Amino acid sequence: MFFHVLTLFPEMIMEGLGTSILGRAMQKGCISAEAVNIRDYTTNKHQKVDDYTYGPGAGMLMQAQPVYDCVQAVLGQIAERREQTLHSENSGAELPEEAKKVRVVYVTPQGSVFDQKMAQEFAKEEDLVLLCGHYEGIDERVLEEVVTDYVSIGDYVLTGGELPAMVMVDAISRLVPGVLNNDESAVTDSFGNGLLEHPQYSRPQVWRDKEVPPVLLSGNHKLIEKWQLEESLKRTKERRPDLYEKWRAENDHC
Ligand code: 6GU
Repeated sequence: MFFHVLTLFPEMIMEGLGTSILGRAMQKGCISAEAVNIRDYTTNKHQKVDDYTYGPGAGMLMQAQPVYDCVQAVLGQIAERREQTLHSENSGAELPEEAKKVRVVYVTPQGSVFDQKMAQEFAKEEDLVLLCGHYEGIDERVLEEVVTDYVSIGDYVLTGGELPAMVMVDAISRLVPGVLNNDESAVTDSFGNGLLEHPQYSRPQVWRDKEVPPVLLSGNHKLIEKWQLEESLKRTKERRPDLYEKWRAENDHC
């Protein structure tokens, strides 16, 4: 999967995504991420990308031109790459499938709130363009022209879209086949069933007089699974009553 992050701070993106599991996934070729500098596309001779907003209210806005040209350039490169892979795979014999529309996501507090389900949907895409705003945002007219999805990561305001974009790339990438190894992918299930994960323990068996729950040492898998579900439910009810009620409504047969 290819991520294309359009930003005024490309170094922030590359440093944030280059380490740990995502860094390894990029080296393996499971995912690839590029940060494209919107400033490179301004036609302004002083490299300016922002200006004052019309109407009352202070603040600067990213202008339409550099954003539009940057998005078009990236979409053009994606189309070109797809065409090349099509040619090399089909050797021109078969009719190419109708080109799938590339999703352009504007990361903004004015968007739908990102969740695991959305991450699963985005993980099906071959390319994902993430547009990061800064200052007071981006001129509405260019958003109307290029954006397919408006996504926020939660109800609080950040200084820019870079951290949210990285959050999304992380959550989506770990769903891409090959990114996680088997040990790591076990964690996927925790939110997958709509409940918080049960507590976990490692060695030593006793630490500061606290013992690992004896059931985990019993070797009885049925009993352990029952205990884990009960702990999941207890924890979810206490910490996330909203998720608990939702789970109850969907599992009211038990
Ligand atoms: Cl996507 N952007 C900004 N600037 N702030 C946010 C956000 C996004 N999601 C939550 N807060």
